[in-house]
Amino acid sequence: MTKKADQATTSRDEAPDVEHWLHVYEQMLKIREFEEKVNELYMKALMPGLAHLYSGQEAVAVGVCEALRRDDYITSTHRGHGHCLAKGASVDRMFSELLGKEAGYCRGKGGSMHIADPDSGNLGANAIVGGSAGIATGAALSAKKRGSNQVAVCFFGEGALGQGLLYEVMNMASLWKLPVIYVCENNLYNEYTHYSEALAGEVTARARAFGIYTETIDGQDVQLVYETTKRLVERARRGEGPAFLECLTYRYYGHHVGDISRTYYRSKEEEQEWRDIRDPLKLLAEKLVRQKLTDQIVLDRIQADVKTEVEKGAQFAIDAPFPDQSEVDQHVYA
Ligand SMILES: Cc1ncc(C[n+]2csc(CCOP(=O)(O)OP(=O)(O)O)c2C)c(N)n1
Repeated sequence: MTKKADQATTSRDEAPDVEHWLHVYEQMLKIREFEEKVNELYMKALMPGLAHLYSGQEAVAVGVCEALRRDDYITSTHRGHGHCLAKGASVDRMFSELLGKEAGYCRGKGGSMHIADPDSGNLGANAIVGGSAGIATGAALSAKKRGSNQVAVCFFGEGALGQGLLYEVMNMASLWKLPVIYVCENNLYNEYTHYSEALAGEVTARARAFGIYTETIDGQDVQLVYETTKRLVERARRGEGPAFLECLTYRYYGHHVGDISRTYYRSKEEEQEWRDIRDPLKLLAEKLVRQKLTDQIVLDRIQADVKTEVEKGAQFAIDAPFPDQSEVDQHVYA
């Protein structure tokens, strides 16, 4: 059974557990504020290199990771800050990694695209498009062999559908009924090209060719992402094998922080429309207020707390020391 992109489902309107959804809101806000700060650090030339911002896609990372146990695995992408934070990374160590400081997750030697945090089950971001599919599938194979009942989630953009590795591992995952969920974040663009110019056929048909169960959902609806992932995770834990989840979403900023002028590949009106009517934070906040489960005062307090946490985390990283020059060739595997 598959739901097509043009028939994307929406979440049930049932009364949720308000504490849970406020936590979900806070997690999404943390990612949003973190990314705003990253952009600011880049603009002030405080951050070496580039970063690919996740703003706009928060509901996918948070909805998925909230449905996982801490010891479940994720693998991430070049656009990975949201996945890392949603799985449990701390803001101060994330900023430290981005600024090349010793307190960072990779002692400042990985930067934005290589953050890994085994303590929270994060097996790593990956600068190679599609590159983490083998790692996630291998982790799922390991979990199955060990009988640990863990699942692995592989996050990737629709651009990774051009990578052969994904098809090799989906074949194995299906044959061996591995507990892996392939989460395709379809944000419409592969760098500066609309995906329809690079991708033949239907996205989910590629996974169905291997007999993998697929769904396509609205990736801006965090409740729907959470509920759907929960079902797919339970299915995987029961030994029913892999799933492929396409989440329809959008990145607000450019491909990376330096991609300022985007009108040659997408319009300002399109960007504004997603921000105005499809913003995952607004959608959740409005729904909770509409259902009288919370009010603006509570939401404002959460925002103030998150802003403080992000400010403090960034300052911690700015003040933190760089690794000693003597270890320049240590902890680097290439
Ligand atoms: C194997 C490989 N080919 C090309 C690139 C250059 N590259 C970096 S991101 C990107 C587009 C990725 O698009 P998508 O997977 O949809 O992710 P998004 O950037 O939209 O999150 C490309 C082609 C790369 N990093 N790795």
